[in-house]
Amino acid sequence: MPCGDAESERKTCREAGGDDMELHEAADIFRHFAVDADVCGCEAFGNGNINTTYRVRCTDGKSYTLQRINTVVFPDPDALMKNIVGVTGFLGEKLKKSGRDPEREALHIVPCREGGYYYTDKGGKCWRVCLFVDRATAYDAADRPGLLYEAARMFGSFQRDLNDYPAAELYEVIPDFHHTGKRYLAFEEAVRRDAAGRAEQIPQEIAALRRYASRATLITDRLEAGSIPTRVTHNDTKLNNVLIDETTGKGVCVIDLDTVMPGSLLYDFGDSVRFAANNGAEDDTDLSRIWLDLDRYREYLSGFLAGVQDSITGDERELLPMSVFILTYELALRFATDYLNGDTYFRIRYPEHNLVRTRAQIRLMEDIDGKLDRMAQIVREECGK
Ligand code: GN1
Ligand code: MG
Repeated sequence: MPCGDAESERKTCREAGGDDMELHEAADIFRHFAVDADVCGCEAFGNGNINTTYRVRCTDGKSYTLQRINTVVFPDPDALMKNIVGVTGFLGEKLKKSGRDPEREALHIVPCREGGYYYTDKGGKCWRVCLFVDRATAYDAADRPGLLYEAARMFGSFQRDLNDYPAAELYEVIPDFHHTGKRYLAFEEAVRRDAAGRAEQIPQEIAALRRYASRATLITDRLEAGSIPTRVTHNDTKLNNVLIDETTGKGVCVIDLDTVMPGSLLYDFGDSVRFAANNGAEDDTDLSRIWLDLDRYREYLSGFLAGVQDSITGDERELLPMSVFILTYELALRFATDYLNGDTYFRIRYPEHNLVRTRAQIRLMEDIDGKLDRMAQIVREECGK
């Protein structure tokens, strides 16, 4: 067996957090996928807040990503997988035409032996498999030079590459995903219902979130009015959703395509900067570490502009700084809503996790608010280059 003995692999799999899974359980699921090799290792993998991910090692020397789809968040896995297969196929063709490697630079989804692209087990859980991209890493923090530029360039090119994708073919797997105004209404509803009896613990957070309600629809109003274009966007552009080559430091491939849907370029830019230019972590418990690092913002901006090239419009450019504020505000609303609802959406790693996340995003949002003028100046400087 080329990849470690079964006993120790099983141990790793059970201890690595996430949901437990025995090696034989992984093998039972995996045999439904069109791979002609046996499973010899399985470990919990990654830091996602929604799906549960494992790395499966096979006797053919290859690794695969096995994921349990969270069907509470994605109730229509058929539509979800059609979106992903459509987009990865489209990107793969473009890569092939330009002489690049579609197996490494676009996600490669493995079909089921029975047909389709996901397997439903006897307990009703839905699973999918894709090729694991070797020698590439997803980073949780922008702690090495050049990393942010590359990540930003990758997300920018991802969007440009999908510019001519037939958007009408995409299902809206989570309707109004980045409709911040509707996120605000859901937050108010959660305060009113107070399902977990937590509203009275967080009066300051509720007040801070209410203070900015008038900004919630700044992007969606412009989309609805047609003054900024609706595009095919990734919608979950965290730094750890792009793989970076371990040898060259260059971007390899954009991953986590669950939320690819029609949206605004500003969603992808704003959400990415929110995560990657924060001096602290998304769920930092030390609020003094949380602030928007303008150097990182500049680096991200310049990479993103290099990626999208001339496909960005003047109105979009003008809204870039505000998009960082709005996407941070939106996630603060979402974390607070989930905390008030009793932690039903995001995976939490300890009981107060959603509250810690809410506070961290509020701190970041307030810091961004004080830096909007400087951020606009940086846009002018980078665009004038
Ligand atoms: C979720 O699964 P993950 O960690 O890539 C969430 C994003 C949030 C993010 C916050 C489908 O993404 O919208 O920004 O957590 N994805 C979904 O960490 O809700
Ligand atoms: Mg995701």
